[in-house]
Amino acid sequence: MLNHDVTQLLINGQRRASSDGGTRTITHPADGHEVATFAEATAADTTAAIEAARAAFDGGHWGSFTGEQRSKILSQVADILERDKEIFASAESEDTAKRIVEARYDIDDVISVFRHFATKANELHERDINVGRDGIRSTMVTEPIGIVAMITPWNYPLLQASWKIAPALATGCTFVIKPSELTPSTTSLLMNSLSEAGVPDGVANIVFGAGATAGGPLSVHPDVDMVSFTGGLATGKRVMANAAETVKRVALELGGKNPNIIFADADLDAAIDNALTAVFLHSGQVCSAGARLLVERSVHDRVVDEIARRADHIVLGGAYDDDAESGSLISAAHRDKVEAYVNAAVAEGATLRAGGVRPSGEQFTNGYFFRPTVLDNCTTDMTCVQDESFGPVLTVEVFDTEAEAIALGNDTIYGLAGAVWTTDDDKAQRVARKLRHGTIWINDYHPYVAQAEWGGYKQSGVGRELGDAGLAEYLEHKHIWHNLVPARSEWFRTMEGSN
Ligand code: TXE
Repeated sequence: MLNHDVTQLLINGQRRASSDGGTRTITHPADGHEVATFAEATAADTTAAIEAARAAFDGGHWGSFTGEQRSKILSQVADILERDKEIFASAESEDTAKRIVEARYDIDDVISVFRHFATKANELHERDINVGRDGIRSTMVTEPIGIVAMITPWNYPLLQASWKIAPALATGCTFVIKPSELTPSTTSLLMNSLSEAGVPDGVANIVFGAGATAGGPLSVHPDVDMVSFTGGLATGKRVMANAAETVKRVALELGGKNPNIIFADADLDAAIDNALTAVFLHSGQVCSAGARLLVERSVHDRVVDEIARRADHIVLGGAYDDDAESGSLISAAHRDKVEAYVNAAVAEGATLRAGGVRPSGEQFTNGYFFRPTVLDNCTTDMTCVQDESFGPVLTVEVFDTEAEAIALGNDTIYGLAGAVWTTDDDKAQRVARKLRHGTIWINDYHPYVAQAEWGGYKQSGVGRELGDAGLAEYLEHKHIWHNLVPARSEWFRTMEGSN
C-alpha cells in the first residue's frame, strides 16, 4: 500500500490535495482490487505546477548547479532505485498487472537510464569555434531548454518517465509530469527519490488525472518550453497541434505497427521462439511489438503452425502466479478494443489460428485477460494489418522476394521498429538499411540500450529519446560571438559631425 503523501500532487516541493478535492481510485487490472486513491488534478492545479517549474527554472538555485553536481544527483537516484527496487517493482506490477519478474526487469532498465544520463550531465561542455579571424572568440554554449511538460502512458510507466526525466535533469531543465491516470504510482514514488537525491523543490512536479483536464494546460501554457509525449497517435496529434500555438518544441513517441520479417534461410527455431516474444510480451502492450509477421512463402506453414500451437499454450495469470507467462490487459476498455479489432479482422477475411477469445476460468472473471491471438492470411490492405491493436494479436502475411518483404515492411504510416531473420548477413544488412523504422533488430527482438537513440520515422513520432539525440532534445544551442577588438564596421557611409 502506498503512503498517503505519494497519492497527492507534488507542486513546488509540497504534497497537496487537488484544489477541488477530486480523487480517482486505481484498481488492479487482473483482479479488480483497489490499489490506491489519487488526487485528481484540475487544470488550475496543473497551471500551478507549471508556474512552480517556471519559478524554479528562472529564479531557483537549480540553475547554479554544475553538470558534475547534476550528474551526482542522477547517480544517487539510480542508487536509491537499486535500494528500493522491490518497492518500485511491486507498485509497477500493481498498477499495470505486469508480472513481477517483468516489473523487476523494467526497474533495472530505469536504473540504467539514470546511470547513463548521469555520465552525460558531465559531458555538456562549451565548444570553441575557430572562425578564422583574429580577435574573435566564438563559443557554442548548450543550455537547458527550460520547462518541460511530460505526458506518459500506462504500458511502461516508470521506464517511459525515466526516458524523459533523466535527460531533462541532466541538462538542467525543470518539469511537470502527468503520468497516465491508470498508472501513476511509480512515477509519484520517483518524485520522493529525486527529492532524497537532492533535486531542489519546484524542479520536479507531478499532477495526476485525466488527459484533457489535468493534462490540458501542459501543451498550451505559454510558460512551457517543450512537451514530451508518449502515447497514442490521436492524442499525439492533438498535443502537437496545441503546442504549435506557442511554438513549443515537441518530442512525440506514438507507437508503431512493426514488421517482423522471417526469411526461409533463417534459424527458424530461434525466429519462431522470438516471434512469440516479439508480439506477446506484456500482452502486446508494447509500442515496438512485432505485431506484423512477414514470412517467406516456402516456410509459412512450418512457421505459422508452430507459432499458433505455442500461442495456444501460453499460460495467463496474475503477477505473482509462478506458472503464468503473461498477464491481463490494462483496462476493460482496452480489452474491448482489442476484441473488436480481432472480430473485425476475421470479418475482413483473416483466418483465426489461435486465441481470439477471453480465457475461461474463475481466476479471470475480475480481470481484463485476452488469449494470445494469431490471424493468418492477412493482406496489407486490411485494417488489422495497418492499425495498432496494442494487444496480444499477431497478423501474418506472406512474401516471395526480398524486395517484396521490404515493400511490405514499409507499407505503414508508422516507422518505429522492425526485425529481420536470416542467416545471410549481407541480405540482413541490405534489408535493415531499406526499412524506414527507427530501430531494426537482426536475428533478435526487443533489446535496447540507453546509449542508442529510440524513436520513430513517419507517424511514429517526432524526435528521439535516449542516446545523444535524446539528450539534445532538452538543450538549446547558443552561439556567443565575442569581438575582443571592437572597431567600426564602416558598412554605411557616415557624415562626420551630422546627426
Ligand atoms: O493513450 P493516450 P490511450 C496507443 C495504443 C492505445 C492507444 C490509446 O494503440 O490503444 O494509444 O491509448 C494523456 N492532453 N498507445 O488512450 O490517450 C493520457 O492521460 C494531454 C501507444 O491510453 O494517448 C495519458 O497520460 N494529455 C503508446 C497519455 O496521454 C492527454 C502507449 C497517453 O494516453 C490528453 C500507450 C490531452 N488532451 C498507448 N489526452 C506508446 N507509444 O507506447 C490524453 N492524454
